Amino acid sequence: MTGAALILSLGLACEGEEREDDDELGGDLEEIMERRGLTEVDILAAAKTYTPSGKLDEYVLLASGGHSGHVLVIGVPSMRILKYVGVFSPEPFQGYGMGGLGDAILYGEGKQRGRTLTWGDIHHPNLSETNGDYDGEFMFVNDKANSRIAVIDLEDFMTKQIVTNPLLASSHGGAIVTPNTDYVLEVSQYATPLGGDYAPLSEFQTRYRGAATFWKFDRAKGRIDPARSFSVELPPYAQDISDAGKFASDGYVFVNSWDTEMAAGKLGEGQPVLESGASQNDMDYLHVINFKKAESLVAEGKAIEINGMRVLPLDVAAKEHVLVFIPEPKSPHGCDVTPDGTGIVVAGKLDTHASVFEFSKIKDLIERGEFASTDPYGVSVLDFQKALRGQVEIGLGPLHTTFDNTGHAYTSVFLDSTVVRWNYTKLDEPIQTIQVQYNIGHLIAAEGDSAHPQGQWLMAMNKMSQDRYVSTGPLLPQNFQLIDISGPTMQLVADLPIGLGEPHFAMLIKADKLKTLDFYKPPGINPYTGLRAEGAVAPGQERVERNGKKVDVYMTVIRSHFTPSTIEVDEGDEVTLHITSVEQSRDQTHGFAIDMYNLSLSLEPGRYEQATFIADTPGVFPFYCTEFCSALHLEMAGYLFVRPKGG
Ligand code: K7E
Ligand code: CUA
Repeated sequence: MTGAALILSLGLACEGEEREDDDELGGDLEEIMERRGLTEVDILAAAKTYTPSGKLDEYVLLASGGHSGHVLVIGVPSMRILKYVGVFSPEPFQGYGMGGLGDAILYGEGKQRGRTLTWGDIHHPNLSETNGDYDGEFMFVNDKANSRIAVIDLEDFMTKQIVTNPLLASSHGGAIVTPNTDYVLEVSQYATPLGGDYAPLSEFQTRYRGAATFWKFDRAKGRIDPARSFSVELPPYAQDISDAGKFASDGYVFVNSWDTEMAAGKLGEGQPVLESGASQNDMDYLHVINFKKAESLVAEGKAIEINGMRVLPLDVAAKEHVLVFIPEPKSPHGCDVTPDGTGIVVAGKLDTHASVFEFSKIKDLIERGEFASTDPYGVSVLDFQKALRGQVEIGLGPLHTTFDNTGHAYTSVFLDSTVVRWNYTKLDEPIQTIQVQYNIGHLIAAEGDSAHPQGQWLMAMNKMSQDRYVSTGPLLPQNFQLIDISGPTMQLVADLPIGLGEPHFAMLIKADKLKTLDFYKPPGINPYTGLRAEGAVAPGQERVERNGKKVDVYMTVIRSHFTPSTIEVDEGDEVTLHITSVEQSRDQTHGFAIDMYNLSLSLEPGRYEQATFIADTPGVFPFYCTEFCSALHLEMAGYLFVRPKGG
């Protein structure tokens, strides 16, 4: 078959369009395929994902950047990287945490117990929802290492808030949203005494605790309101991933745990190490939390206060059945509510099944008071079989589950390196298994954890890439793999190495749901407040004001100059730059950098930035624009003169 015939057979040529000669196309397809060792399946995969220059992606992947502290924004199906969003780490391109207004978030709000942090470990991005569907307005991410939650505004893909958990020393089961984004959930991982207290390991069972924090989200303000947030105290069971109910199960959240053995409490006693000690029991406990009930009990004054956070005590949560347990196969990891809200899929790392719990059964058992036992903390435990819809044999090391629009569940299988497609209602034999490279962690289908998954695409987020890429030394990238799930047979169609560590979960949203700003208007908007800044100036109003040792510089930027472009101060002066971009056209971004002051500001059209520093070193300091903004970009520069004392 000739290359042109192959194109026709693949349905690539448009009807009625003149076919050009292979030569005019710059080569013979068949010859290229042979030379590069490509099969027809490869060509089909390329045709499904190749996105010609100027064509836009249909979906956007918002992926955790793990311990890089960033979020990755990736176009799907092209797998083109669109942006790195600085969240828990400084990001010089966005001018975040680099001397400007973003410092107040990263180094101010972001302080945990008084400490400045310059990184975080992002695991689970979640999008804001309206009635269980993504609305494209906000994203929330958790920091496992330092128990924090960040709010990212999707108008400009910038981090607008960090809240720090005053109870926990690590958190994993976040940032999960409830169906109308009333709450953003953050759940502990490694148990510690709540609030940062000291207690020896011998007091593990009595003093160490977990907690589920319900951060109240104020949609109108676009911010979490810590004063209206509350927590539920949990036993020290090493809580894990969580998910929020929807529809019938709205008002509940579900949280895994993997150390009901409390093996962590025996770490100092020559007992089994944590990984074997925490795997001794056949069952751990799925936590069922009725947060609507918790909310009313807290409102009735049943909470105690720890570090300013209202906490519903464990004994109250147990007695009122705010917290109920269901046994779940040993050391589970994934916990995913089905799109219709009727089932909860749990997969255990050390169990070959996916177990589906039936919410209506759980609710009936709780309402009837039909419990199988009680745990040492007085929490009622349901009977495993009575709460179960059923189980499906998935493979070795099943982890997470996502969903499509045709009743399929897709479970990642870590040890087997597979994605398994199965039916979460019928629970019959798995339908298809596809190999991925290698050791998949999370996976996400298009809008797969919303009430209305889209099907079509699934991203496998693999922990290891091994032989997939040209070697870059011992530290290898992780491997994102795009799978076409639109047909009866899943097809792996594209790879993307991720050279930042280590992505966990992601969201895959229809691109047209995102309503981003073209630029800030009117000029002088502080992106962190959305309001025109007090220090913003219009052209003609630029000036330098001196007040004793304080110097305020009111500056504008527009192609291709800073006004003023020379600033004279005395050694020891406190200098505040108030910089207004007066550009009002798309993509006319400037930057501001200055020698030695560790300062990098991004000045998108209309953006206001502000930076304060002590001019403590005499000398001549060039400042310049960091974006190649025009033909006269190199000329977009100026000088700061710091006159020596007594000079
Ligand atoms: Cu990596 Cu969700 Cu933290 Cu599983 S988690 S993989
Ligand atoms: Cu402005 Cu370069």
